[in-house]
Amino acid sequence: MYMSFVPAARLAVLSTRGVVVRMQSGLGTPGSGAGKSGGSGGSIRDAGGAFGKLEAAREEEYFYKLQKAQLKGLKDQIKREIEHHEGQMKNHQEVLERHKKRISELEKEENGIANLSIRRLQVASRRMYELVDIGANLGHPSYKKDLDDVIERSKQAGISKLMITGTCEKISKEAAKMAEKHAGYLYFTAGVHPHDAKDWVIETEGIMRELLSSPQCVAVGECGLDYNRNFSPQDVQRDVFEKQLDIACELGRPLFIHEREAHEDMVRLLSERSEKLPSAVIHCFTGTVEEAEKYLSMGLYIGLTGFLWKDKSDNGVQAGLKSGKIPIERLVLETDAPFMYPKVNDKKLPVEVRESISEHAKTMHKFASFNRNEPCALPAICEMIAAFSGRKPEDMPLTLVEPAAAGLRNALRLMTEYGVFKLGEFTLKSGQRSPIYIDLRESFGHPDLMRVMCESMQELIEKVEKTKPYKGIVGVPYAALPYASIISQYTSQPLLIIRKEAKSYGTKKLIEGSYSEGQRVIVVEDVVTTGQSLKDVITTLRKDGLVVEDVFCILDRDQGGPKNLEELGVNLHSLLNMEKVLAFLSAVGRLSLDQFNDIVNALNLPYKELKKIDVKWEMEETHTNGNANGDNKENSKIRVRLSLQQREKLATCPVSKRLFSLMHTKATNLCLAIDYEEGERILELADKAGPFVCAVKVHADTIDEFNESWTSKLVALANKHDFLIFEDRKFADTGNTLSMQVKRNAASWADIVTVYGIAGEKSIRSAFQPIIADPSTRLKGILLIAQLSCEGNLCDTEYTNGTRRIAEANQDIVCGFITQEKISDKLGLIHWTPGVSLDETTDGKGQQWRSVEKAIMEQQNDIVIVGRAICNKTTPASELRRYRDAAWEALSAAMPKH
Ligand code: BMP
Repeated sequence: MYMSFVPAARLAVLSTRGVVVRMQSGLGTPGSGAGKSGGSGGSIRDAGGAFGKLEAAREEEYFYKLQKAQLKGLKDQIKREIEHHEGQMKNHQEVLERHKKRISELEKEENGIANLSIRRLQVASRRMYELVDIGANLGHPSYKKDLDDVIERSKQAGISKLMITGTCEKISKEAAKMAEKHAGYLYFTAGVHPHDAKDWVIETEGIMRELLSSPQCVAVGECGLDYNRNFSPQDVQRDVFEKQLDIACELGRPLFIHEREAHEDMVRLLSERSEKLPSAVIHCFTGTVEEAEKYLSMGLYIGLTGFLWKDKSDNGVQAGLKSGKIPIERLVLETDAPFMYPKVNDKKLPVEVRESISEHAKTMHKFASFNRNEPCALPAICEMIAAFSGRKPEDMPLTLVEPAAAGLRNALRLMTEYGVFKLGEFTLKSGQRSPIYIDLRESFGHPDLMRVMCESMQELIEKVEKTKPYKGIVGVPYAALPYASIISQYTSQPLLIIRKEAKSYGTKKLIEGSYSEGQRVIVVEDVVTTGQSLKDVITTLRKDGLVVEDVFCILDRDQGGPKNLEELGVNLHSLLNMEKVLAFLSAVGRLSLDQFNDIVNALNLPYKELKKIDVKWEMEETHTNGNANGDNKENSKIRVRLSLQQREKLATCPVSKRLFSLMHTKATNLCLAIDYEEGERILELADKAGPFVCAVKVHADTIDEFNESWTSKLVALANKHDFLIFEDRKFADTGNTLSMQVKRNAASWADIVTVYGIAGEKSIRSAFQPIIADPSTRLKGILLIAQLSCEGNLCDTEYTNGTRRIAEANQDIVCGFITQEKISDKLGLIHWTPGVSLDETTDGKGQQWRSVEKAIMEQQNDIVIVGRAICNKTTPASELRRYRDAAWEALSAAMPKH
């Protein structure tokens, strides 16, 4: 290797080994000296004579000296190079070692992440909550490195929205950026904390106002008074707090308040503004019961954090919750992360509180610590508060939207929807006649149903597991294998499969999977009838030394299964039994009493009475039309919906509330699209149509006499007949332009306008929210165009879903959708559908029409928009009645009768 560093001339010398050769280099070779004295070339040795010999010897000696010196030089150089390379080798060795070490660290990390993501999967699939964390300091430096993970975990904990606390100008601005990046999930407050009050300068107010104009800014704060630490002088704190109070009152924005040892001043300052005070929360409340009561009497909310665990005073938060003086109905939840870690496993906490924390909450809580609390600890806080209050977590109405208890009801609802329960004449495997057939295999095609069933099953298993730990889940072939596989993933338990017949080759085993004698396993089955086939399975497992005491099934058909298994010392735990299924089917109007009796007799079920269950009205159920009356129209599916009054309560957009009410009062879900060019003609028909419609839709830009006098006539008709004016302008521009267009073109006379979702949430919200909130404008809601009726339109699924998300996140301004089919489960949103005609299917210009029945029953829309099918007929009045009746009949058929 080192040879390559030796110059070519030196190589030549080395290779001669004493033999004199002529060299071309300038190293002073004998030849070169001769050249000077000998004139025309030739060697000195060639010259002959004594002097010549002496000279030659000297020359030779000189040459050898020279050569020796040269060799020494080379040797030294090579030595240096050896030293250099040895040094390098040492370095490389060290680097190599370092790299090896790092690789093994990375591998460990990688495994950790793999485990974590499996854990995440399980946690995500076990999601129980939809909580809102109203205060987390995500701008805190401790989140700098892994903010995305923190957010991801909070989602998995079941936090559906999270408010980042802004405590000063800088942090509020940072919070705004974060909220923008995670629009629809993160929101923020803008304010100046009492600690930072001393930094308030003249420009601060302008900056606060600008931040507050962001659609993601949800409150003024954190602002208030802190006489405990007094980091800012008290008079400055009061001054700065009052400034922020006044902004909140002026803009009608909620307040996120901090108060420590300043109760009296706080009450005074808030009371002075009681007339205009917007909704407000005393965040991270740590005061006394009396103070809480005072705030509650002023209409304020109390924000509770994990601090609760350490408050042991006689009249503190724990005491207030226990006595009910701080009622959970007036609470909002927050983590105040990274602070206020909830030590829910603290030994000094009452045992009933500690034991009430669910596995889900505990798992998520593990990611938080005293060093750094995280939003994912919110379920634990929620459950701790519930336990202190002696209530259930699902009783907390302000933050808990969907309790876990809904899981089973959801399973039943989906099973009904997907045709798992079949009514008719069937013969079971046993030869028995049955008027009901429960085909659980239908579930395999519906991942949502599979998930709900497996999650509920897992909960059931966890309860039993607490007293009897087990290792291994045995799936019974074939139908139970998918459930067993999913549950084995959820529970991180090994999967065992029991074969129907032993293999004739290889291991010839009946049980696949690894296990050892004495190991306790659980068995998962789909449906249990008499339990006979399970008995065989249990015998096989026991023969191989496995311990089997518990079997879990999706459905127990109430035909003696539990009793038969008991004889083997095995408990049957079922998610559902036939009695529950029949009660549910009856409650949602799918099963008549006669059918119930028929089933009970045919299957010899051990009960005679139909159990009454209360199916919560917030749930949308499905039933098969006619079954309740004894008709058997298996295929004409109608989905039971909530009544319009119930939905009115759920709606937040002002125009939706009004619309639900007028639809109910006038018994109509027909919107008439009057697409005439002559303004007068439109007014004439609108007057005729008034009693039949809930809305009249126009395209202002197609009307020839469109002016203020025309719009005021239309408004008069709308007031006379109580219908909405719908300007189908289909706005699509960016925020600022949109705002100008709406103000000029529709806000003063239309109740509702159409908007494409294309410009995105920020543009839409910033343009419409202030207009809709302005009491002086008529416009009180927007319809987002999610799907179009015309052939070849470009509204693809991605666009539709994006639009749906905007609507769902902005229900205060969005009434619903222009769509072809139901796209959102939010019951406050209204689905309006154009492209409806009872007589024709197309206009030859791209429009596609379908029937009223299809639009309402099958595609689950709420309102039909009909244009030419009415307006272009010679007798529009009779058509109006025809369409109104068809549409109302279809909608009413799907609504509860009571
Ligand atoms: P007609 O029933 O005459 O086809 O009228 C339908 C009305 O609904 C028209 O005013 C049209 O602009 C509007 N519309 C539609 O037809 N399809 C859509 O997807 C969206 C609409 O706004």
